[in-house]
Amino acid sequence: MTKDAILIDGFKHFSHTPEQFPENEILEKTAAYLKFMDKRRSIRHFSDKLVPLEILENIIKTASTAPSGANKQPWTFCLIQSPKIKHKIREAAEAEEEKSYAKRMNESWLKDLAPLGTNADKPFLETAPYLIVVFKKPYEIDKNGEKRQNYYVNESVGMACGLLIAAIHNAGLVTLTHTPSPMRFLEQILERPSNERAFLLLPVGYPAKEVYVPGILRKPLEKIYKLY
Ligand code: IYR
Repeated sequence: MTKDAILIDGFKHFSHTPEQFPENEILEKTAAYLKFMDKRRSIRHFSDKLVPLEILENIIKTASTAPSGANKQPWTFCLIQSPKIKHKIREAAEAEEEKSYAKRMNESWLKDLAPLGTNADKPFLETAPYLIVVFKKPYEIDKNGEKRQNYYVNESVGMACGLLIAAIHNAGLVTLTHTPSPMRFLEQILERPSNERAFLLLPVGYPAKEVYVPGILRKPLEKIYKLY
């Protein structure tokens, strides 16, 4: 055991020094990070320019630093570059979306989506050089074939997706959280094991030469914040 480790309930714990900064620096850093993150927009128009695989792998590793219930890391990030698989996913997603836009979504939902300019056509599922399909794992299957439940799975995978989106933005790449519903077709096309459920589908790449985004705003602090 190294000098810096202690035993807590029989488990090794290591001395750890969280990074700290002088307060004036924190103020600058948080303001700069806010400014940077506030530039992020969901982008629907992608360039087909290739992005080195290592960049995507760094981004996925960053997402996987998220906290998770009992550190189970109950996620799998499938990275799709195969045009054949992207095509299959597009066909299946558009088939579901056509049904959703035509009859599954009610009038008020369609009204809420109208300013976003979305519809059932999803060309970005083929244009973008990569699709990331995030799967959640409600349980693991152990060596004996027994189910072992995971904890706070939606919270954990949600946090990992947040970090994923931040890491994509940090790379100067763009994405869009696409949620075709239902998403079972992703489990089938990607032949995922029985303990994985599709959670989110994100096309990733460089933006197209010209990109338009809807004129929508973030809520001001007063609307999202309350100090007690
Ligand atoms: N899943 C559909 C519809 C959709 C739903 C919401 I909530 C959005 O913010 C955007 C779209 C689609 O991806 O088109």
